[in-house]
Amino acid sequence: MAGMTTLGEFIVQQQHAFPHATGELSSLISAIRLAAKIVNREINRAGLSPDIIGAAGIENVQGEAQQKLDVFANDKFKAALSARGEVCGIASEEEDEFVIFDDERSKNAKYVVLMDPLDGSSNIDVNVSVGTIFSIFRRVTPAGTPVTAADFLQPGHNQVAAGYVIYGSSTMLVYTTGNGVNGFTYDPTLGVFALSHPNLKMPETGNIYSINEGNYIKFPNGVKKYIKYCQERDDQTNRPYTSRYIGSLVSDFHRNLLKGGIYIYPTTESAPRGKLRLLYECNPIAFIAEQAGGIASDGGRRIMDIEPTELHQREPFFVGSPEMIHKAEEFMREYA
Ligand code: AHM
Ligand code: MG
Repeated sequence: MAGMTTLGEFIVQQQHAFPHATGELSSLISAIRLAAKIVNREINRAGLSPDIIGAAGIENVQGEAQQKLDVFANDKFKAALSARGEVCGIASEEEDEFVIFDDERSKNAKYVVLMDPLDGSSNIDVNVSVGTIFSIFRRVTPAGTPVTAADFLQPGHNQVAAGYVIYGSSTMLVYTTGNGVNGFTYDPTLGVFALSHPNLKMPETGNIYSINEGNYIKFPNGVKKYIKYCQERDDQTNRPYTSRYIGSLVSDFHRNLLKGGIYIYPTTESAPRGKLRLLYECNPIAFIAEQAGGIASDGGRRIMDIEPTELHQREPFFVGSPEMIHKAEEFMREYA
């Protein structure tokens, strides 16, 4: 169709732009695209399907109740990634340990994928947007040997690619390979993702702040003061800001990426390391944010410079428009 670039075409164009590219990363992203379509189909009809809606009756390694769709999405992404032979292992928010792919082709593959197959899954039963988040690294141990923890415990600045799928009022796939951020909207009548948001840039500043204010009493002082700053009147900086919190990181981040804003999931008294997982949530969103001109930190340190020590490690997370993050970090320093 004239004027339409599909994700498939875009991937091929990108591959041609890099003469040394072998096509493995392209194939890997195609696998993610396929799994996203399958998960999208199930989410779309979730209300009709008792097999899909509700709790699975099991808990993940972090003691959180898994939803049926968490399990479904995890299985679909795992299957799509192992089928292509471009990935030697995965780590997932829904798996206790990393998973080794050891068939002949996969064993020699150079990439590992870390993912949150269905983020914000408690929103499904009430028809609110959810997402898939993924992060891709080159393995550090030699090809041909089984992957090890070291292949997964890499700092975010080593990411080769990262992205998310948002199953929202429309479904979109947004990703980066370190060369800007591009967004593709799914056309369900054609079954394709079409380039709709080329070269996404996050506004320098915005007027949206996103944080679970119900936890206010448990927040560190710097965060409390920053929230008050957001609520004060100041015409020059367009305050008071507006508060928007979906409780689905992908959706909250996506909105702030397009409109400008700040998302914070800080430490709380009950969650002293915050809630979000460094490897499956913070790092990939941080890579996209930075590639779009935004910032991601833990309130002081750059997220992508944190050396992970555990697969399911959590970190406080501040992500958004650069001016707003700088301001929030100022409060964190001042009221530490
Ligand atoms: P999940 O991976 O178990 O779905 O949890 C992550 C989600 C994020 O999408 C969201 O931003 C956050 O948890 C909301 O948490 P809370 O309900 O504590 O505000
Ligand atoms: Mg999650």
